[in-house]
Order: sequence, then C-alpha cells, then structure tokens
Amino acid sequence: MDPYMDFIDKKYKPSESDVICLFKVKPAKGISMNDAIGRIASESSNGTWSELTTLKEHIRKIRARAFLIKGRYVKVAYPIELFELGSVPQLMSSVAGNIFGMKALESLRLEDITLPKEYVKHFKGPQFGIDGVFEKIFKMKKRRPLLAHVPKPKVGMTTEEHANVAKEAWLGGVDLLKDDENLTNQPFNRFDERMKLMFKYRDYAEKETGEKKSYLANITAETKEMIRRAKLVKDLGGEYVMVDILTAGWAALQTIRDECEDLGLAIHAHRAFHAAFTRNPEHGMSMLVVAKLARLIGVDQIHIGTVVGKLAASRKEVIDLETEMVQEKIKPHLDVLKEDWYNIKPVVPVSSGGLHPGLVPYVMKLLGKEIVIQAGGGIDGHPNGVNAGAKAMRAAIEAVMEGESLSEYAKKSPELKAALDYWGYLKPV
Ligand code: CAP
Ligand code: MG
Repeated sequence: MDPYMDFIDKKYKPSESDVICLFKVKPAKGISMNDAIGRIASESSNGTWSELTTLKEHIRKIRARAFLIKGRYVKVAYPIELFELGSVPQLMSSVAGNIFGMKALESLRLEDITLPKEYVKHFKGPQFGIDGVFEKIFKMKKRRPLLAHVPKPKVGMTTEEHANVAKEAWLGGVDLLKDDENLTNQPFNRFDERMKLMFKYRDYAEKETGEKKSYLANITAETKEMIRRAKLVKDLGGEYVMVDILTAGWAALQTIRDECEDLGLAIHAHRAFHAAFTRNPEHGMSMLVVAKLARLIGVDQIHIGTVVGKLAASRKEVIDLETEMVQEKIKPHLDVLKEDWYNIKPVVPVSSGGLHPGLVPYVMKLLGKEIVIQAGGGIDGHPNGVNAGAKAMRAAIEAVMEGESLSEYAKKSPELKAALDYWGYLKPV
C-alpha cells in the first residue's frame, strides 16, 4: 500500500486547535500532485517513505492531513499534539524542515501558517508593541513615523567616527540611531566602547534638542554574549536591543525575549538572511511566516520593506506584512490565511532599504504613521552631510504630517530642497 495516501483527506474538517499550513507545490517530473502532497503531509508530521510496523493507531490519529487542494496550493492541518508548545524551533523542524529537500518535489513554498489559540497562548508576544514604543519610550502624544538612521559605511568606521555620525544624526532630528546588521564587535569598533560613547552622545543630543532619543544597539552574537550585551545596554540607560533574528536563530530570539522582559528592553528585529529563502516565489518560506513567528515570540519592531527602495518586495507583500503585524485579526485572502492574535500586541513595522526624503510620502501613504522610517545612505549621502541629511528626512516626514507636498515644504527647508534636487521625488500612488 502507498504510505502517503493516508495523509490526504479531503473530507477532513480541521479542528479549532489544528495548526494549518498553506503550501505552494510543484511535483518533480513523473510524480503526481496527489503523491507530492501526501509526501509533504507525511514527512512534515509523522510519516516516512516506508510503511511502518511501528505505526500504532494512537500515532496515526495525530497525523497531518492535506484537506484542501486548489491548483498548486494545498492546505495541511496538523493536530496540536504534534508540537512542543512554546518552541518555534520545533515548529520549524516540522512544517519547514525536511520537506524542502524531498526529491519528489521540484519546489515547495510555505506561504502562511495559522496558529491556533492553544499554540499562541504559550508565547508572550511583544512587551512594548506599537503603543509601548510610541507612548512609553517616546512619550509621543501625536504619533508620527519615528525616524531611524543607520550610520554608513556599514562597517569600518572607528567607534569615534561612528558615534560622531550618530550625534550629528540625532541633533538633526533622528529619533532612533541603529547599528547596521553586520556591525557587532569588530576590532575597529568594539561593542562595549561603542555603547559607552553612543549613550553619552545620546544623552547630549536629548539635552540639546529637548526630544527623546534612543539607540538600537545590535547585540547579535552567540546567545550568552547577547544576554551580556543586553544587560550592558540596560545599565547604560538604553531602551532597545537590536537582534538579527534569522542569523541568530529562533531559539536565541526566544531566550532574548525572556531576558528583555526582566530588563524592560524593547526588541528591534532585523531580518538579514530572509531573502535567502523568501525571495524565490516557488521555493522556501514567505517573509509573512517569518514576521508572524517574530510577533509571536515578541519583537517590538520588524523590517517589512519599502516597495520603492533598493531591496526587492512587491506592494502586496509589504501591505500583507504590515496588516499581519498591526491587526488583531487577519482576514484570509489569496495566499494569506486567517489569524487571531488574541492578546499578542501589534508590532511596529520598519520601512528601510534605499530610502531618501523623496520616497517618504510614498512610504507614509502605504504604511501610515505608526511606523519607523529608516535611512542610511539617504542621510549620510546628503550632499551637505549627515546633519543636513537628518534634517531633510525629518522635514519630509513633517511635510506629509502637515499635508504639504515636498516641493512646497522644501521652500522652508533648504536641506530638504538639496535632497530633492539630488535624489528626486516620487509621488505616492
Ligand atoms: C538600510 C540597511 C538595512 C536594510 C535591511 C542596509 O540602509 O541598513 O539593513 O534596509 O533590509 O544595510 O541596507 P540604506 P530590510 O538606508 O543605506 O539602504 O529593511 O528590507 O530588511
Ligand atoms: Mg543594514
């Protein structure tokens, strides 16, 4: 008998507590769609290539079932008993594990996943979330996009050079200074030294401007070292840590989320590495799944893309990501499954990658005001320097907040005018 067909059951009605996955499937040459789907549900739950003498009825009962097949899309229901509650690595090893390498498939993509209440309740979600970031950290009455800056060049600057860029940016109107994803603790810019100088300049900038300023310190490292770095950030008066969540790994993120509860620190999630498996529309896993797991574990801010910047992402993808991060309940549509976030707080979407003042109206029209707008080269590449670059970005945000066009507002802001002359201006669509 075929060991896979038991894993397809079109009459199966998923229970409230099932985890549901949506896959996009392309069988290998000579393999039927049904065969491919049976293998996916089998390998990602409790089956394998042979008929098992060890498969008792109580085990068979908790197998996954592919219950809906529509063209190349298939929905698979996984009984909750298959999972270790509270462990994202174990979830990934199941529904995003061996199956991607099966010879029977030419390609396979995990598009989305619905996590039932029974699963969600084992996670804390964001400690701060959108309200916490805007109200507790920034004490903002009227919300506008927070302006973040990542000093460029990414790596190579000395601690002093790096911190000087930070100071100029903060003084020019940046709210959040962010380390780059590959700046951690290199010999030219040691983590501990950087922290001391950055917080000194942060305090100075707060005094000079009368505005709250904060710092997204990249603590990415081996997990124990990340904890030590987070504690140092706290001791020096920080409000956030930044973690490269995918290169550090899900287990590390779960640990850091717990530590941050004790330390009262928010988490900024950088997604470097995601495109290795999210970019191919035929194979891998969507960024939507990454973002959901990050929200579940509890990051407070996460990069979701720009559409118009330097990194690939469609408008639909960015909108779906934003919706998934900020709403309480997600309505299913196309390749997006339903989700109920219960008491898990919303996450601040971060738009970054190739942004400059001329793109700000587009990003704000697309994503609204409760976001972080992040620019590196779009500030440090300003023809008149870092401080002017920060002023120009901030002016672009103010212009949209006041309902003015950038060209109109540029009459009041020579820095914005210089930026628009240099990089141009994209009208929102
Ligand atoms: C942006 C950035 C961010 C990317 C990450 C960079 O710099 O610092 O890491 O935005 O991508 O290194 O590219 P620029 P995403 O402003 O100079 O482009 O936000 O898509 O995760
Ligand atoms: Mg970067």
